[in-house]
Amino acid sequence: MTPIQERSVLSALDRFRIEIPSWGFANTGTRFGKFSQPAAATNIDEKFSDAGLVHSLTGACPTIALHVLWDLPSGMNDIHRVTALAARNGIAPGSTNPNLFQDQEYKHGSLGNPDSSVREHALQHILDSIEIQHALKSRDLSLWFADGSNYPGTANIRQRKQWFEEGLRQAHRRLQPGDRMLVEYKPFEPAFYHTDIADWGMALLMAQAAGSQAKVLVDIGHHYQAQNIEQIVAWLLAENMLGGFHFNDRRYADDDLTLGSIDPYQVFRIFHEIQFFGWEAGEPADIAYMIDQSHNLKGKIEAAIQTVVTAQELFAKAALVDHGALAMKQAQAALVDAEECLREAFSTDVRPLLREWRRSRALAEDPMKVFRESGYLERVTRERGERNAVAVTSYA
Ligand code: RM4
Ligand code: MN
Ligand code: MN
Repeated sequence: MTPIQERSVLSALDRFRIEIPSWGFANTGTRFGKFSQPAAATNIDEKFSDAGLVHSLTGACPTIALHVLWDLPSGMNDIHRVTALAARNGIAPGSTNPNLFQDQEYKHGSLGNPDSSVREHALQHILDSIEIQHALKSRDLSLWFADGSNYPGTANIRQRKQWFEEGLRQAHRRLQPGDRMLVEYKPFEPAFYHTDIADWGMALLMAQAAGSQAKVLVDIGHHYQAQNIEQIVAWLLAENMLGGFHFNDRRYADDDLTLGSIDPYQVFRIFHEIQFFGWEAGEPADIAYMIDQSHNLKGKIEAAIQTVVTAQELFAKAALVDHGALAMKQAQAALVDAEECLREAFSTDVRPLLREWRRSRALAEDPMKVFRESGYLERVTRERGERNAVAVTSYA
């Protein structure tokens, strides 16, 4: 590794931030059942405590994503509590996630529901969430809709598209300068015939219809198997429409597995497109990196640490790519040499440098080891065990 490469890795690590979701610490499961963990967070205080711990160990997670109904069930009345928790745990509220899929009235959709009173109810929840977003000083309103239909002919696809455009436009009007609205897409599940915002093209059109502060959110698990996700990322960057990510990995569908556990090269390629773009633009792209995983078998905090460390490693590897050399090889159509620019970076072991970076930033050299030796897990297992034995939790 040359000194230039070393510097570029260290500065990449300095600017890399990844947001942890509050729901990543709570008990979750599959539609077949849940294996509850005695140490899982049972309330917002415990979620903040776990997230604060992961940040103190990794130095890369200063914000926590909040799900409005799960984390602020009393809405604006919960602001004071959440703000105090943020201060106490040394982390800030991150993206604000309205919940437009859980309530009974959403059986046939939220903003796309044929019943206008349900559409209004959904819009009202988004507007309430924007008020919460402002009170929490959160930059991003992150929208995912479960809307869709299960059988051909049962939904007016074009009409619903229009309802979505109208709803998003109205919500967008409530944003303040500097806020962003992120529109997430997903091809199927829970809807199995059509989903209203099914892919990046639809999300892009929706974001454009909503207004200038709306961007697209890419969740890795929300693609068909053969899709080239890094190309989608490159196109959204080129259009200045990439707002953020929900990172996870998968083998089959939206599996919500640990980032990089199945295909680390894909994550590397995504990070590469982002850093290559930043190199050309002369400044790093302003993107919200977030985790959206559901660890129903692994320990929640360990899984979070493993994810953050993996993300840092892959981001660091992408910072090793020599962009000038790559651009030249591409221009010459030197295929093998161009490809080797990526392979060389990907196969470099960046862990020693990462340890050095942690040492120099007064962070735990080995976050997992320090966590395991801290006694935190044993303590929360004792404290939360009883509550978790009876707790009924929602899917996330
Ligand atoms: C969805 C999607 C959303 C998340 C919900 C719980 O599949 O990934 O981002 O909020 O799950
Ligand atoms: Mn997601
Ligand atoms: Mn998902």
